[in-house]
Amino acid sequence: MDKRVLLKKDMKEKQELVNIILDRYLPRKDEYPKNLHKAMRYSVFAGGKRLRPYLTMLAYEMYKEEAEAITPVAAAIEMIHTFTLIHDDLPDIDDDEYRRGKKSCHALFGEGEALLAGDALLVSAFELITLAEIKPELRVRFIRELAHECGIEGLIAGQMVDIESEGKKVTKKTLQYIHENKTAKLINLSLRFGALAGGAPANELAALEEYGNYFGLVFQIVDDLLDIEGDPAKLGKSIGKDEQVQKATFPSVWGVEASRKQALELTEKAKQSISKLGDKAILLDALADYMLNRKS
Ligand code: GRG
Repeated sequence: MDKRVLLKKDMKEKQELVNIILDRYLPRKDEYPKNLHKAMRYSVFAGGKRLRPYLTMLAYEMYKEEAEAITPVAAAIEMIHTFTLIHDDLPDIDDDEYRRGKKSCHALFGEGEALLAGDALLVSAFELITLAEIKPELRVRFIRELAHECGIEGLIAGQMVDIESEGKKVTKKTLQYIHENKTAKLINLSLRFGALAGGAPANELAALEEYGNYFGLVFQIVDDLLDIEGDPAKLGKSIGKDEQVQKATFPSVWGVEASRKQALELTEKAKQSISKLGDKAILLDALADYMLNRKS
């Protein structure tokens, strides 16, 4: 089967698997306090590519037969990702009315409710990791690494510099810092958790991390480009916002053409990083191309 066809089929299967775990774990809509649970479920099931959980499951299956055991960890990462989207959309941060093709959480449920739904997803994600049937020492390690990468040396730091950079001319170094921390770290960690739980040998883990770093950067560059030239219907949100608020983006610092070129070059580097892993990395190779050319 063509590797692109194989990739789409595998992504769909694993999306379904992670959705089952999310559905099983998240509180029911009619449980008290209903609005909190409705808002959590609304944002998690509003759509989304499930890229991060896919990376976790894919990396795990490179070393183990079935992705079942790692699915709670994958689902936890998706909960954290959804939490970041909810908070990112809040009026005090990006003030976005639409997300994943639907009203954003605060636009539908109110600001306080969205804030709490996001917080609940964040803390519940850590709890979910403790329930994964993986080695106990890995559970502790994942919780520690996730807390670290989300925090003051990761997502929060990246988001902080992102906010502070609005309306300012930033250096390439600052832009790199924002992209790496705000986006690439969680993507890379998703892949790393799957590989660690699968038992990847050190040299292969290093190769996968190199791939993850390049892939994460490309993902954000493409995200920036889609905000300029994407189709709002496919993206599920409006475009042009970055320019409107003068966000520090790849195209604003490097220009559109240079950004496209960088995305292409970094994709090649990502693919090169895993070229020694042979057939088991075939889907990761296809995924790099797929994400470079994505329209949503
Ligand atoms: C983690 C404690 C903690 C705080 C987070 C709000 C915040 C602080 C960070 C925001 C990070 C953010 C929203 C980065 C953007 C990353 C990005 C490119 C999101 C879009 O991801 P997709 O395209 O979305 O995978 P879907 O909807 O497909 O899941």
